[in-house]
Amino acid sequence: MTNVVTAPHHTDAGNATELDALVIGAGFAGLYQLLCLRDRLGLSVKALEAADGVGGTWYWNRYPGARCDSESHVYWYTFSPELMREWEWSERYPGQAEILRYLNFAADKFDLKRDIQFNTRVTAAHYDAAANRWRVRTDTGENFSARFLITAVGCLSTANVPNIPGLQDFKGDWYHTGQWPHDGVDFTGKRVGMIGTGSTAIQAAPVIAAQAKHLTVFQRTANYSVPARNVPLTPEFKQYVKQNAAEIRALTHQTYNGMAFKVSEVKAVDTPSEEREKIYEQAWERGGLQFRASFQDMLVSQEANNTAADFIKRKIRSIVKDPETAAILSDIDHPYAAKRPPIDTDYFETFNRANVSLVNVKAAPIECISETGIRTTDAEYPVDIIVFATGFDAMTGPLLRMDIRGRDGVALKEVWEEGPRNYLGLQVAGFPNLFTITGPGSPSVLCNMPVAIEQHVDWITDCIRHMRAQGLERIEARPEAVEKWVVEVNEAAHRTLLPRATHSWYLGANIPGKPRVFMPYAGGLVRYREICQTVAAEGYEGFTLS
Ligand code: NA7
Repeated sequence: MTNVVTAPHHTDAGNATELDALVIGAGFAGLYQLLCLRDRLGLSVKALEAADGVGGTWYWNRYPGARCDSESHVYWYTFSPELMREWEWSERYPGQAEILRYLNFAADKFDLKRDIQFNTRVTAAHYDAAANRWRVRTDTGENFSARFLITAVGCLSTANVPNIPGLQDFKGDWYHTGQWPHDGVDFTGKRVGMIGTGSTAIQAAPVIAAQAKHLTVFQRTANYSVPARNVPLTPEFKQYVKQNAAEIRALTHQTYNGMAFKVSEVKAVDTPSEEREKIYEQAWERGGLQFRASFQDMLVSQEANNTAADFIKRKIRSIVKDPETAAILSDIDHPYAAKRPPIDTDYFETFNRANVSLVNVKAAPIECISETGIRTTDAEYPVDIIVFATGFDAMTGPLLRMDIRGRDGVALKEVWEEGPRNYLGLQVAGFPNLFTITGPGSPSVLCNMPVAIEQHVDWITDCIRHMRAQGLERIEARPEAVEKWVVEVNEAAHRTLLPRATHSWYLGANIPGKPRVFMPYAGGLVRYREICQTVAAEGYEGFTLS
C-alpha cells in the first residue's frame, strides 16, 4: 500500500487507557466477544458502546411490530448449555423487547456490564505500527490503546434517512425506524406517511394502521412477503427445545444459513405444477423464512424462482381486495429472495383497511417534503408524522463512519473506495490486529445472525489464543489472500440469483454513490466455516503472523 496519508494520531499515549483488546459494540457480537477474551483468555478488555444499554440492533430498532424473522429456538447464544437451560422464549419469533431482555439477562449472568463503557461512540481508530497498538478515540474525548481491536458494530446499524428536500421544514414529527424513541410514538388520531416497503415497513404497517387515523405507505419497489404465522410457544415446544438444544444447535451448523431447517433436495423445475403448488401452499401455511427452502433450485434458477414468485404474486392479488392496489403491490421486479425476503403478520391484509392507502412512488417519485406532507410528482399527501422505514447503510456503513486508519495512516475509506476488500470478511490487509465480526465478505446477513456471530467470535478467540501461545503479536491479512477472497465472494454471489435484485442493500444500491458490490458471502455458512477452519489449521494461511 503506497498511498500514504499520514494523519496525526488523535491519541496521546500518555493518557490512554491501555488494554489488551478493545471491542466496539455491545450487541450479540460484542457481548460474546467480550466474554471470550476476558473469561476464556484472561485478557484486559473493554467494550465501548454508543447506547446506554446492551442490545445493538435490538436496542435501537424499537419501532412498532419489531420482531426477529429467525425462530426463537435458533435465535440465541448456544455457547453455554446453562444459559440455554435458563432462558425460555415465549413466541415462535421473538419480539424486540423480549430479545433485549434476553441480551440483558445474558450480560448480567456473565457479569459483562462492568467491562462495558456505555454512552461512548468510537470516532477514530488509528494503528500505531511502531508500538503495534490501536489508538482509539471516542466522542467523549477519551483515548484507549489496545493490541487487538474488534469491531462488533452490526451490519444494519447506520440508519439511512434519504436526503429528500424540505425535510427540515416539515412541521410534523418524523422518525427513522432504526432510531425509534424509547417511550414510543402515539399515532392516535394522526395521519401517518411511511416511506419504504422493506422488512421493517412490512412489520410496522399493520401495527401503525391499527392505531393511526390514516396510514399512507409510499412504495418504491414492490416486495414479496410470506406470512410469519407467529404464535405463543406451547409448553410442549418449550420442553422440546430444552431437551434437544444440542441437536438443534448441531443442525444450525449444518445448514446453508444457520437455520434449523434444510433446503429441500427437490427441484422446482422437475416438479409437476400441481405438486409444486401443493408444496408452496404448505410452505405458505407453515409460514416463515422456510418458504425459500421449498425447492433446491429456487435461488439459482430463474425458471424455478419464477414459480415461487408467481405463487406469491397470486397470493397478494387474492388477499388485497382493491385491484389497483393489488396490482401495485404485486408488480415485483426481482427474483424472490434476491432481496432480503420479509415475513409478515397481516401486511397485505392491512391494505384492505379503510384507513390505509398505497402510493406508487416508482410511477410518481417523491419530489419533496413540504411543511405539511409528502409531495410526489403528481400529488401532495398531507401527514402529521413521517416514518422513514428506509433501511440502513448496510455492512460497510457502520465501519466507515469511524475514522479507521491502518499502516501509514491509510484510511479504510480509501481502501474500500470501490467496495469492501478483505480476507474472509475478518481482516483487511494493512490493518493488523483488527478483526471485523460479521464484516462484509462473510455470510453474516444471509444467515441467522447469532450462528454467524458465534462462528466469527470463536474463530477470532482461537486465533488470539494461538498467537499468545506462540508468543506472536501481530496478524495481518496478506494482499494476495484478499484478492482471492474478493473473487470468491463475487463468484459465490454470481452462482445465485442474488445479484439480480439490482436495487438491494446487499449490493449497496440503496445508498446514493455507494459502490455496487455484492457484500455478504453467499457460499453458505457450512462452506464458510470449513474454509475458516482450514485456514486456521494450516497455520493461518493467507495471514502474516509475527
Ligand atoms: P430495507 O430492506 O433497505 O428497505 C428500505 C425501504 O425503503 C425499501 O422499500 C426502499 O425502496 C425504501 N426507500 C429507501 N429510500 C427511499 C426513498 N428515497 N424513497 C422511497 N423509498 C425509499 O430496510 P429495512 O429496514 O426494511 O430492512 C433492513 C433489514 O433489517 C432487513 O432486510 C432485515 O435483514 C432486517 P427500494 O427497495 O430501495 O426501492
